Amino acid sequence: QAIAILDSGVGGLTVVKEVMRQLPQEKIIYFGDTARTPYGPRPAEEVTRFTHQIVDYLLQFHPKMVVIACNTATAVALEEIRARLAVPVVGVIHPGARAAIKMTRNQKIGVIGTIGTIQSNAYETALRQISPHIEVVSRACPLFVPLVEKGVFRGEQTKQVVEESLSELKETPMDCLILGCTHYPFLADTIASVMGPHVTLINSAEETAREISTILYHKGMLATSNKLPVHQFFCSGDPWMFKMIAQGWLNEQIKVTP
Ligand code: DGN
Repeated sequence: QAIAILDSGVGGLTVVKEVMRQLPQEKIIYFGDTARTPYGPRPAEEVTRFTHQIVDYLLQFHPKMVVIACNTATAVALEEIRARLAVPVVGVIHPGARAAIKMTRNQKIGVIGTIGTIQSNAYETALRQISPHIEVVSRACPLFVPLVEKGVFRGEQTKQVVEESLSELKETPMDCLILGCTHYPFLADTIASVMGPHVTLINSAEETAREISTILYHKGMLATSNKLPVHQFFCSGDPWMFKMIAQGWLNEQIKVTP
């Protein structure tokens, strides 16, 4: 049985990469909704509807777990999906919040994400649930996801967009910045160079993979086969672009089903 992972596009591949690293025996079935990306500016009801549709599609494979590797979808739909499914459902916001709390020394944390994620206040809620006195400052960066979906991770245009988007945040004291969108690790080099060396970037993928591992372990559901799994990738848009980005990020050849 596989782990089903979904996102609005290529962003969830940042979680896929960590799952492959931490749990190499696990088979992954991935769905990237590249035809309808970005989810960030869409109303919450629409993102929730899309998420239910993708989950329904993935259920035909009888996954042992569903991972919503999209902050925007986690923020608005996690609880509904969790209530509906019999298998464990993991989101990316709590793991990201936990990773930041572990890392911060001055209790000042920045969050960047899509408009949907930032407007939902899901990170503030998650961070304050764990540590009530934490100071949180957040900004939506709606121009980042379209760059990533086009595969433009570096260069002058990217640098300029990142600099402009983060200019205010850069002046705010913080020692950690949560990459509150699974697409943003693709831009991590540029974001790090703009924020400077005193700010640690938090990528929730690592902590999410750890949570997946813990849940599967406790439920006795870890894969036992010694054979390396063959993963399956689906996307709703241009499979060529998805494949190029995915292979570059995962450093391996994959097959994409449109
Ligand atoms: N990768 C999604 C997220 O983490 O919020 C976002 C994407 C989007 O479609 N804007």
